[in-house]
Amino acid sequence: MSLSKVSLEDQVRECAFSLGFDLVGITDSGPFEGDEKAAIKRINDGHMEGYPWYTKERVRKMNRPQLLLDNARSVISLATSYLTTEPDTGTFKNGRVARYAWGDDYHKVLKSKLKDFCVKLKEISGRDINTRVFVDDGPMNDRAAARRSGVGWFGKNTNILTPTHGSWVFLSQVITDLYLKPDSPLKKTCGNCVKCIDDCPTGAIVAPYVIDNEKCISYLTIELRGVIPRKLRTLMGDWIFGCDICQDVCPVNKKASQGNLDAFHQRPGFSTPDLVEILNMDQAEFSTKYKDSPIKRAKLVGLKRNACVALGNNGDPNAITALSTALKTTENVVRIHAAWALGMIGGKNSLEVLEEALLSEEDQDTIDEIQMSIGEIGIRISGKESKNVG
Ligand code: B12
Ligand code: SF4
Ligand code: SF4
Repeated sequence: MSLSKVSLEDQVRECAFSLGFDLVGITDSGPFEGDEKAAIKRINDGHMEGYPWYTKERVRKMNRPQLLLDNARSVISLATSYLTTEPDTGTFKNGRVARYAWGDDYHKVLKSKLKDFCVKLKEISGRDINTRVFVDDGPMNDRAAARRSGVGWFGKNTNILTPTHGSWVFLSQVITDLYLKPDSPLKKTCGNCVKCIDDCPTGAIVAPYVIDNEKCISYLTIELRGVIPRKLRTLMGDWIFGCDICQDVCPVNKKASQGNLDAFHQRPGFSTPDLVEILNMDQAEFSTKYKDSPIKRAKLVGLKRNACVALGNNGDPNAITALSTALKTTENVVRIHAAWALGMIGGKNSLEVLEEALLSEEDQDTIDEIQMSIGEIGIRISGKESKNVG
């Protein structure tokens, strides 16, 4: 009789699946050399502007697992799908939120699963092992670990594409001093496809595998504090938190399987939030609505700023009342984008609201924005009138 023995690696995989992770790969703890070089080049080329914390020192750390845990021997890379339903349909009043933020905060959900995973890992190995976990929250290159462990391959939009769940996955890792036999990287590539590059509205994918951070709508709507550059606002469409365009158009994602975790299912209305409701929200309402949601990262002021941009791009005069209220808020960032949005919507009603606001506005940047909008509406109105006369 032959005794079949399940390998330690297979037990680790089974354990991860049983906790709800969709894909598991193992790599050694050696440095991610190519990734480190690519990241340093990204900084040198000025494509990581807007992230003062993304220093060369941090890049070194995030690509060297042995600097992150004493005696690190293995990195277990885990991918968890957040693909659920399709987004709701919207009207002029609705903005769009990237899929990853429709449900509960993935940091919290996955951290708790990783904790359970580490406890079980000790049981499986029968040793008192050391572990350190990461979910998008520390000096660790999540994508580099996923690529080398065979969880997925780099798409030209820089996302990791997985064979079963596309790029709709959160990545997390466990670094451990337990030795595990490494998996091989996948041999897949994007081939000749360039769809994501062609369809990115802001031209943020400046070359295959290279994003210019400051052009990416995800950065502009979530991470940027302050004023969004004027020339980028019109390109942002109705995205108010993150952006999914380079993933929505990706052929690999058309065949992606859905995820299993209820925590990532859409909270009602989260895929296409009501922009007017956001403009009228106070801090207490924001904190309640977005408790344990990734959206809280944008903060109320950021979300209001983004809502103004989306309403401007949607261009519907029914938004004028809400934008005129936004022109009276205390945060000048919101007032600036409300003024811009009224300029985009145009017409005599927008003009009246802007002219009235100009009488009491004291912040010079807001005054400049109001004046630009008034000027632009004036040009459009006089253009129409002279056409009618002619
Ligand atoms: C900073 C950051 C951002 C920034 C910068 C984006 C970027 N491309 O780096 C911003 C705010 C724009 C952003 C946006 C998004 N992010 Co983000 N982000 C991060 C973070 C914190 C660090 C990433 C990083 O180091 N970037 C620096 C550059 C240098 O790395 P890179 O772009 O990945 O580039 C690599 C490749 O280009 C490769 N490379 C270079 N040359 C070549 C050549 C070839 C041939 C190949 C194959 C590879 C290759 O080497 C580089 C280094 O590894 C990670 C979490 C983490 N700690 O890792 C999450 C992370 C990358 N983000 C994530 C997500 C989900 C998103 C969004 C989809 C969210 C959204 N819907 O709005 C978008 C996607 C935008 C995009 N197309 O990348 C996920 C990605 C999951 C996945 N499937 O890949 C991560 C891993 C978080 C997580 N733990 O799940 N993000
Ligand atoms: S997330 Fe949007 S803006 Fe950023 S690279 Fe992808 S398509 Fe372009
Ligand atoms: S759209 Fe095409 S080029 Fe872009 S990531 Fe997907 S397969 Fe690769």
